[in-house]
Amino acid sequence: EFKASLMDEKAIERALIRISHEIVEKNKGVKDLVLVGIKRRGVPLAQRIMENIEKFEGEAIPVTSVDITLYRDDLQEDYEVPQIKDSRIDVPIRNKKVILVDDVLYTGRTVRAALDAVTANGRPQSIQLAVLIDRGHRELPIRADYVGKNVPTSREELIKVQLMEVDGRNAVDIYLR
Ligand code: 3GP
Ligand code: 5GP
Ligand code: MG
Repeated sequence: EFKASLMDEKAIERALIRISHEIVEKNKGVKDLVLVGIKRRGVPLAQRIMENIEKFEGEAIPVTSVDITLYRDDLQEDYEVPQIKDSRIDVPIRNKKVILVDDVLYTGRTVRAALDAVTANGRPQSIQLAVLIDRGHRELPIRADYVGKNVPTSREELIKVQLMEVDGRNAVDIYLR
């Protein structure tokens, strides 16, 4: 059930432009940066951040992805655990400054699995996290370094992120499950 619109196309674009500037500022340039999008919608977001940074700095940075999917726990029914689907990352990670990118940060379990996927490919200099929406309800000590919009939610609510590359439109809406 639709409740409200949180971001339109322009608001998403502005948030990603701000995050792109913040990434360059915090890292004092683009040296050693690698963007890693968490599938599915983290990937086009990482791509857009890369394109912004390339515009501002005149230098391209590598973009790659990790696939973290939910698996039903065999021992505990109704318990879904995010797991690494394929832990190969096709750009060098060793000594790089990795920026993980995802659409929604919720319990933090997907990011935790993504941290494992990244570190399985070599020891990075550092790992930072960028998300379009932080909806709260963390169950692990994980936080984002770059946030498009903080949205306090109840557990019954659902954030619907739509991106042109996946959904044919750009919008963030909030629903009641
Ligand atoms: P995404 O992978 O493209 O970001 O988690 C799989 C998909 O289900 C996600 O797409 C996400 O958009 C959608 N989704 C919607 N609500 C939830 C939720 O509460 N938990 C999880 N894990 N995924 C959700
Ligand atoms: P977490 O593992 O932090 O609980 O959830 C993060 C992942 O689950 C993100 O990759 C995101 O796609 C998905 N997710 C969790 N809650 C929501 C939500 O309300 N809306 C959307 N679109 N995705 C969610
Ligand atoms: Mg996601």
